[in-house]
Amino acid sequence: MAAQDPLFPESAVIHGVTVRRAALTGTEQADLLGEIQDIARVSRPFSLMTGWGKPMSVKMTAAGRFCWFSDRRGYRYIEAHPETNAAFPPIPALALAVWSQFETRVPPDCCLINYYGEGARMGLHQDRDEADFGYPVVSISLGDPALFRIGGIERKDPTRSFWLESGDAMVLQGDNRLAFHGIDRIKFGGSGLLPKGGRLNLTLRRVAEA
Ligand code: MD6
Ligand code: FE
Repeated sequence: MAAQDPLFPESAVIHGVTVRRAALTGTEQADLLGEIQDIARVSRPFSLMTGWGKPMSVKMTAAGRFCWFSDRRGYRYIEAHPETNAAFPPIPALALAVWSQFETRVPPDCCLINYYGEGARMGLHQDRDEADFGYPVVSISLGDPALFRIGGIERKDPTRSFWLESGDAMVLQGDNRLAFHGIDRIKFGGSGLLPKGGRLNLTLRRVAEA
């Protein structure tokens, strides 16, 4: 999909964040969506509580060894589904291929799957529960466009926003690995990829020490 934002051609770096537009073709997006739907059938997306005790609007599940988890005890990675106690399914090959465009030293051991329905958003946060911040976090967007916000490594640092579209990949690495970021809102129904609308975001990361 063509980028509407003049700041972003096919591939660009802003605030040090690399965005690769259309990292997945339309066919690849549909194939990956099918794989995610299969994963979600066995590993049902669940709602988590924030640190403030409020439910998150985004539903989450995972592929790979680990899934991020949050409850009143705090944030951590878990290795079994909180409801079924089953291990998470393997990470889809198409997602692994996107990861290896950015990182070849190690494979990811976690692919978080976030589902955004109408009105869902994600508050400003850092991804800092992984063992080694020398490895990137690679994100893949599928479905409705999302307004992504990125700041600096302090919560109070100034932020900027730009739209992530279906098929775009984005990577937080180096100086930006610990940058605060979040999703302000999605354009619900703005993409035809998910039959009922909404957005999926996959984030690939290395949780355990390599
Ligand atoms: C999202 N993304 O796009 C939320 N985290 O729905 C993230 O939280 C994120 O895009 C780490 C690295 C890249 C990301
Ligand atoms: Fe994040």
